[in-house]
Amino acid sequence: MGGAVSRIAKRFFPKNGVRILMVGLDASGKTTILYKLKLGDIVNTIPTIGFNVETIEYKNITFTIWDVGGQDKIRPLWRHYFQNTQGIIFVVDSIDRERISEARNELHCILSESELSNATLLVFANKQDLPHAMSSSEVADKLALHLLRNRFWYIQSTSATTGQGLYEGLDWLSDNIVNNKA
Ligand code: G3D
Ligand code: MG
Repeated sequence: MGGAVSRIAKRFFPKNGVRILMVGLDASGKTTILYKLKLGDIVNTIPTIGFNVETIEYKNITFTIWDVGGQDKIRPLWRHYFQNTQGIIFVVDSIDRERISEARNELHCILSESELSNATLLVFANKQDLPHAMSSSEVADKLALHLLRNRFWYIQSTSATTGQGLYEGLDWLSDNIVNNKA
């Protein structure tokens, strides 16, 4: 198991670790994705009240995962996790039309962080197995991805429950991460 993820790990092996931040609104599918990738045990920590962070260390990759949305007070705490982040995976629930504009705002807010200015962006348009899911191009449009400047980005249709698309997305990420420490 681990195809694309192993490949990312090998590329940065041995000394240069890579940090990947996975964020999205709650219930978009982040935890399900982590389990589907079978990378190992998920460590769940709550560094401060209400801020729930999951991490996985896989070979030399650190995945850090949390929910964004409606958390303005704790936002300054996020920065602690931004240093050396080379890849951002933003997960979207493609059936949640009600909250897609909230997702867009959160995404653009994260991308405005100076520590993340060089990070490559992969968007997972998740829950594609469900009827009436927005297509990846509709999600891209609603997230205003085409307005991004100076950013490598890609959107991948996924289903965390079936695993569809997860490795394709990670493949793209491994090919497009800019290794700042190289
Ligand atoms: P989060 O970690 O981003 O908050 P979760 O999201 O991984 O906890 O997923 C939230 C719910 O969505 C879960 O359902 C999970 O099974 C479901 N889910 C995640 N990804 C997919 C997907 O691709 N397709 C479908 N059909 N469901 C998905 P429950 O019922 O456990 O709350
Ligand atoms: Mg979760």
